[in-house]
Amino acid sequence: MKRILFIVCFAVTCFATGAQGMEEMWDSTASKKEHPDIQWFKDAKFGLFIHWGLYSKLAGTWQGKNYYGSGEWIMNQAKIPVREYEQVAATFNPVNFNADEWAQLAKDAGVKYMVITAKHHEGFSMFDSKVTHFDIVDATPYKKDPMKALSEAARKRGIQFGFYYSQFQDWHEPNGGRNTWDFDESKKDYQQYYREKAIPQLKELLTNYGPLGIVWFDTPGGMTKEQTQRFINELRKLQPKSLFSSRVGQGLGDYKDFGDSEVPPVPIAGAWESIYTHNDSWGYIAHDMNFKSSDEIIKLLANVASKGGNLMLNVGPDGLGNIPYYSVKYLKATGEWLKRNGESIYASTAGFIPAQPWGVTTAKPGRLFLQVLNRPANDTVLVPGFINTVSKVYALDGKMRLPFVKKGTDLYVNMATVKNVHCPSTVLVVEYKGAASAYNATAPVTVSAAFENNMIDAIFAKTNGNAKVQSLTYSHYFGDWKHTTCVTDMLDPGDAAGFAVRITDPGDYKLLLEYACPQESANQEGSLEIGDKTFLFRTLRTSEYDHKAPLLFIKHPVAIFTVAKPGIYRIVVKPFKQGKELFKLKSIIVEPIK
Ligand code: JFZ
Repeated sequence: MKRILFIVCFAVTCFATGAQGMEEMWDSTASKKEHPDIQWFKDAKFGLFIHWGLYSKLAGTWQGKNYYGSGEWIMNQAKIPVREYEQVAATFNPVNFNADEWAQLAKDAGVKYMVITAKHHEGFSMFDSKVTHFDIVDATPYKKDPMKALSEAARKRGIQFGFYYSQFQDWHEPNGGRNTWDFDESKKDYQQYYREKAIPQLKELLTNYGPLGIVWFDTPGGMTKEQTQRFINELRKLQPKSLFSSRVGQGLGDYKDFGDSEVPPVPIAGAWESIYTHNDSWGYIAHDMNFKSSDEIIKLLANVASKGGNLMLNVGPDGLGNIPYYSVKYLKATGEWLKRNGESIYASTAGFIPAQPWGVTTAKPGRLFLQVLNRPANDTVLVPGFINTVSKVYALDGKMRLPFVKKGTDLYVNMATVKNVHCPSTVLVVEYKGAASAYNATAPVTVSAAFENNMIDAIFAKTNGNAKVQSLTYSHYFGDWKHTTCVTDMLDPGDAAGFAVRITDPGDYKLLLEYACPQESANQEGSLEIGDKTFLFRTLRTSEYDHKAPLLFIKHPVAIFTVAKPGIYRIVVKPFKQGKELFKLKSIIVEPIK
């Protein structure tokens, strides 16, 4: 148990460090006293995030020049002066906005909550505010308050409604955070900005839009821990039931938000959320077509739920109020899957069986849900470390009973009779007797010949010497943060990464190292040991680690290994001799050779 706690705490530490330290560490001691109304959030599992503002109208283009990356940052990227940016409001007329259509899409997608940008860093209020004229009612030809209509349409459908509010960054205000192109940073009085805009506006939002499920703060700054606590207390009085996101800052807030596009690899206790955007940008960009398919969304949702969290997926409607075609299409398809399989997602908790080559698990009392994301070639799903007595196994959709055998704590389920209809995750249900067993964080990673490849993720490394497991953050375009867990700091043979793997089938296997390697690390020798064999290799250059550029990984085949006897093997990767960091190791891939 101690070990499990250690792993969980370790993962929180590792994954709480956001992009460029923008997000302070979330205080895990604060999480002990949970918000009394947190349960709906823990049960929700799936939320819809909406980024909508003047930037949606610009759509990634300013004065004929295209900007890539996160669209809501265009004012900052192009350093647009406040007076010029204000002109955009005069042309902002989202005549196609239809609150009922948006809320119905959310309902059809199967989300349980929705959070929309009331004011993003650009400083424009998408609601009727008496605090400023730079709002949708006063400054645009649209003249209506879309937030009012949307809050009502969502609530009517039983969807919790919440506001995103950029409490510190406000590029429109002389005293707001981070506009350095119009205003002198050294002359800023953040307290004045909080007093005169942020707090009065948050009070409007917490007063005029009915009960808010969530207030989603972002990119904190300019306040001490004591000031943040007073800020929270003052707002809490208006709506004690409303949950505040951890990006209120200073380790406070009611639930933890993981940095953009980051799923913790092991279960995390407490209430938390992973946020992803549907393509590469949070705000609408006309030329961003990198939409995740419904299959990808469903796999992501199952994966996040298997670690005990919520997925809040973002869409960026355009300046006319249209939600992009592919967002509508894929959200609806996700909802279709949830109609048949939602029982394994909503109100579930993290599965107590670690990730397997076939997929991940979620749980409810007496039931373990197997999210089969990769169907095994032999139709046999091995659930290792299953201690409880099994009473029955069936496919969730259709309830067909499935044969199973138990060999010690190995549960084998035969899914041959489950039709091979196209399905991103086939959910199997294991009903068992007794209390759920604890998650075994030290279980070896399973490797089986029933899959084209088996991935042993860096997170499962036991490191020696200076080697450590780290989350690396980088962006492809601008502000679209990616996170990858790697073993780093392997500089000499004492800095080793060890992996315990259980290989269930005899045969030949090819081993590939997936790593990123800058110029200075290239052409160094390393070794991979498995069983009683040692394989040498020389590192190949991929890319530098620069947080503003993609981190490129190569899959470098380094060994062929014959497994005569199924069992537990130890794989050790380390430098052959002392030198620079060998590489950043993302995973070991094990491919059965047919
Ligand atoms: C912030 C915003 O700047 C961005 O525009 C968007 O609204 C996003 C949802 O949140 O960006 C962040 C904030 C924190 C991290 C990454 C991006 N982080 O901690 O990794």
